[in-house]
Amino acid sequence: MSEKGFFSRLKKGLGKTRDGLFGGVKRLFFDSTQHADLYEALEETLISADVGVETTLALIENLRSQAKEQGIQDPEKLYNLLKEEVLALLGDDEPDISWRREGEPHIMLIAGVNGSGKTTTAGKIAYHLGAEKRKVLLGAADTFRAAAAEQLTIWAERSGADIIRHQEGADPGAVAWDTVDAGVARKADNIIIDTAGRLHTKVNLMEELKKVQRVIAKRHPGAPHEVLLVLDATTGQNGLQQATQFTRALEVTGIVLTKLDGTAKGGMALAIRKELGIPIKMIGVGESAEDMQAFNARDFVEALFG
Ligand SMILES: Nc1nc2c(ncn2[C@@H]2O[C@H](COP(=O)(O)OP(=O)(O)OP(=O)(O)O)[C@@H](O)[C@H]2O)c(=O)[nH]1
Ligand SMILES: [Mg+2]
Repeated sequence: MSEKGFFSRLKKGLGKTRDGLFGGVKRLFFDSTQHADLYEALEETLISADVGVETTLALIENLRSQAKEQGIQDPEKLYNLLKEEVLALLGDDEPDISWRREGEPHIMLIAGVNGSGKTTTAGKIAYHLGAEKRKVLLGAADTFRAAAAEQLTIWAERSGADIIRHQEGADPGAVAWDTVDAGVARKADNIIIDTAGRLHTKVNLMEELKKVQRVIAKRHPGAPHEVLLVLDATTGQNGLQQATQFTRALEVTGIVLTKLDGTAKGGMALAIRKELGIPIKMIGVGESAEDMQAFNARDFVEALFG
């Protein structure tokens, strides 16, 4: 996709958050009647837009001290300074999403709560890798519902990927084992294992997920090479609570933030790096394969402050 098409999709996808959250922020900065308690008003706006208390306070503290240090009072300059602070918060580095290993398949595990977008993410990633002529093997370790494997099979067909699936109710660990086994034997470039959605509070289900990760590591030491936690952006701060539990159970290496197009709560993206310490690797700004994008902090900030 062209760079321009990519950015306009991102900008369109972030429309609700931009209008809701950053529209409010912009008014604060450029409405001269409000300057007296700008920082206080900013604090309120950011917290109510799901940026999170801790992250909001840190942002404002940095903004205040930078503004003082640099002697900035002009609202436009202050607004640009805020933009820089948000960028610093998100981490201005391109996340590694090459997902390539020398002489072995790259193995990825996908987890998250119910309906967050795991299967779609697995499918979309398979689709993109397939377009690069990579040999992709999907593993349907969501054995909870037969429909889950069906859904992944459709993505496999669309992507030219192979798929390993067992019967409904089968042990997800066994599916993971067989998928890695087959992927190594078939010399796959990428193995992507989808799992069933689960509530972070269900201890037995979280144990099951840990087991899947252990089984993968046992079958192929050093794997999984990437554990993606899929978070639904519409859940805002709740999503962050879930994420904390998932990171306790799994060695999460990256976040996929989906459904940014459906929410004004995109502010939670700002809290993820700071509160979880894990990079956002991909974002979903719509339902088509092109709407799954690599996360680039600079583009994201540009689209938000637009
Ligand atoms: N608008 C929008 N919809 C999305 C996005 N990502 C996923 N969806 C939709 O969200 C719904 C749930 O997606 P799934 O991929 O089935 O979610 P899941 O996490 O696999 O769900 P379970 O396996 O039931 O836990 C589907 O209708 C997707 O099309 C996105 O970025 N934007
Ligand atoms: Mg699913």
